[in-house]
Amino acid sequence: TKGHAVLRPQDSSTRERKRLDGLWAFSLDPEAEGRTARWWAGRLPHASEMAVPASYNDIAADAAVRDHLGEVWYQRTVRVPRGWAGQRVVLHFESATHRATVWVDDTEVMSHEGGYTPFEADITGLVSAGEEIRVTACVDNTLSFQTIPPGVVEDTPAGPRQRYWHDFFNYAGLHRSIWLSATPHAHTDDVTVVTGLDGLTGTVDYTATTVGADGLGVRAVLRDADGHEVASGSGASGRLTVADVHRWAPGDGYLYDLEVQLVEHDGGGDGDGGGTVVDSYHQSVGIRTVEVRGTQFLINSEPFHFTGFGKHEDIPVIGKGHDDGYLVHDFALMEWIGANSFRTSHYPYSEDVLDYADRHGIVVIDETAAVGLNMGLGGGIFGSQGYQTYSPDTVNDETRAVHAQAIRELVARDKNHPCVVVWSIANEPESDTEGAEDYFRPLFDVAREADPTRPVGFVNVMLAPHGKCRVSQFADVLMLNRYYGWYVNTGDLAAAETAWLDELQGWATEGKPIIVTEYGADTLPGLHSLTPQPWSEEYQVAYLDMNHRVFDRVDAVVGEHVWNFADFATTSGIMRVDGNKKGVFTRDRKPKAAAFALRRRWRKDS
Ligand code: GCB
Repeated sequence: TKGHAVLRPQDSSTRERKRLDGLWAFSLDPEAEGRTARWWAGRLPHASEMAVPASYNDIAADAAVRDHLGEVWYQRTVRVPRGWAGQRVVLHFESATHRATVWVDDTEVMSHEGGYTPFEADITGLVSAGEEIRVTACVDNTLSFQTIPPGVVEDTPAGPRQRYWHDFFNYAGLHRSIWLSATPHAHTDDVTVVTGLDGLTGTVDYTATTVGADGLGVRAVLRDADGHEVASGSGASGRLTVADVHRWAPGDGYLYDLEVQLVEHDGGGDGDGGGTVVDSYHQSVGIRTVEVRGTQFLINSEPFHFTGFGKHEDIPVIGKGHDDGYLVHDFALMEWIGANSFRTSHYPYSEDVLDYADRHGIVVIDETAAVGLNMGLGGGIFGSQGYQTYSPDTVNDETRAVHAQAIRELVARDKNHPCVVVWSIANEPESDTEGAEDYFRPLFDVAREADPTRPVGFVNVMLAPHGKCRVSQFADVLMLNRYYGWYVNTGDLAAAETAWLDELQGWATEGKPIIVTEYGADTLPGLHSLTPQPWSEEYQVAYLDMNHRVFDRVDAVVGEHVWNFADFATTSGIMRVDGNKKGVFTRDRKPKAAAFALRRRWRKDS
C-alpha cells in the first residue's frame, strides 16, 4: 500500500493546514473509461457537484448513483497558500472508501487500499506557493474476496452485481476531510506513547521518529490541561514522569499535551534549553492503564463494566460522511442513556470520533473493517451463501495480507488514543473450522506486534458457539454477538433465557472476560403490543431485560453493548424494512421505549 499515513495534519507553531472539504466536481464512470481517457488530465466530463465529506450514494436523487458499482471521480482546484514557500507540502486523505488513486495536476501521487484509514503523499515537488493545483481522486467501491471487507462481483443476465455479506449498505466516496498541509522538511513523522501508573505517579514513554532531522535534537514537553509544563525530556525516546497525575478514566477524559519538538541545538543538555524549534508536533495523552486479569477487565487497575452500543457511521442523506453535529448529538445521547463505551462496528471510525471519546472519557473497542468473512451468513440470514469462506479462490492468503495491513494501519492511526482499550480484528468471521484457525492465528500476532499494550480479540458469531469456536483461544477477551430471542427462540423469551444462560456459562469456564458485543431486536417505532410480540417496542424492552437477567448471573460478563445505537441503512433484503431496525434510537435519533429502559439500568442517578 502506497502512501499510508500516520500523523494527522495539524496547526502548530511550525505546521499549517488547509481543509479541502466542500463541493467537488463529481463524475460516475459506469463504462470504466476514465483511466484510459485520462480524466485527471483536465476537467472531469459530465461532472455534477458532490459534497465532501459524504457518501455519494444518497446525495443525488438517482438510482444510478446510489447503486453505482466501480469507479467515480472527484476533482477540485486548490490554491497553495502563498506563505508555504520552502515548506514540505502534503496532500492527506482521512479516508476514501474503499480505494483510491490520486493525481495532482497530471501526476499520479498515490493510491490506497482500504476504505477507513488515512493516506497521504508528499507533493512538494509538484506545487508552488501561491499557485493553484488540480486534485483528482478516482474512488472505487468494488469489493472482492481480496478486499477488507470482502465481497464478490457476480455476472448476471442483468449485468455485473456486487454481493457482500455484511449487514450495512456499501456506502462509498470521500467520507472524511481532505487536507493540504505544510510541515518543515525536517519533521517528526510518527509518535508513540505508552502510559503507566504507579500510585500517584504517571509515566509517559514516548518514541518519536523523524525525517531529515540529522543534527537536530528531539525535545519532549508534557503540559497539563491548563498548559503548565509538568515534565520534559530530550532524545527520540524516553520516559516522562508526572507526579500527582490526573489519570484518564472512564467518565473523566483528562488529557495532557505532549509537544514533540525538533530543535536546532539542545541548549544545555537538560532538555529545556532554548534551541530554535524547527518542528513542533502536538500529541494529546491520556495517562491510564488497561489490563486483563482473569475474568476481569481493568482500567487503571479497577474493574470496568462496559455499557453502550455497537454503532455505525450512518446518517440520513450523507451516509457514512462524517458530521460534527451528529458526532456531538450521538455522544450527548450516549451520555443521556448512561453508555460509557461503544464499539466502532464494523470499521475504523473518523478520527474526530476517537478524539471526542478521548476528551469525554468514553471507552472504545476499535474494530477493523474485516466483516462478512462468513459464508454462513448474509444480511441477517443464516444459511450457505454458495461459497466456501476460506479457500484458494475466496478468502485466501492474499486476503490475509490485506487484512494484516488493515490491522497495522488501524493500530498505527489509533495507538495513542487513551479511549481505545481493545483491538477487534474482525466481526463474526467463520471461526469454527481449521481454515479459520489457520487464517486468524498469524493475524493475532500482527496485532500484538503492532501494539503489545492492549488486549486483542475478535467478535464471535452464534454459528460458532462455546465448544465449537477455534479462534477464541487466541483472544485476550471474549466478544460475543448473540440473538437468543430474536434469530433463535424468536418470540419465546423463556426458552431464549435458558439457552443463552447455558451457553454463557460455558464461555465463562474459559477464564477470560466476556463482553457481549451484540444483543438486540428489530423494533418498529410506534408498534405496540400487550403480549411479547417481536418488532414491538415492548418486545425490545422485554428482550433486553431478559438478556440483562442472564448477564447478571455470570460474573465473567464485563460488558453489554446493545445492537444497535440507531437504526441504519442496509442492502435490500426480505429481513430488512428500510434498513436494520435494531436501533435503540431511530435513524434520526428519536428514542424508542428501550432507550428509557436502558437509561434506568445504566444510569445510577436516573
Ligand atoms: C450481527 C452483525 C451485525 C448485524 C446484526 C443483525 O451479528 O454483526 O452487523 O447488523 O447481526 O442485526 O443481524
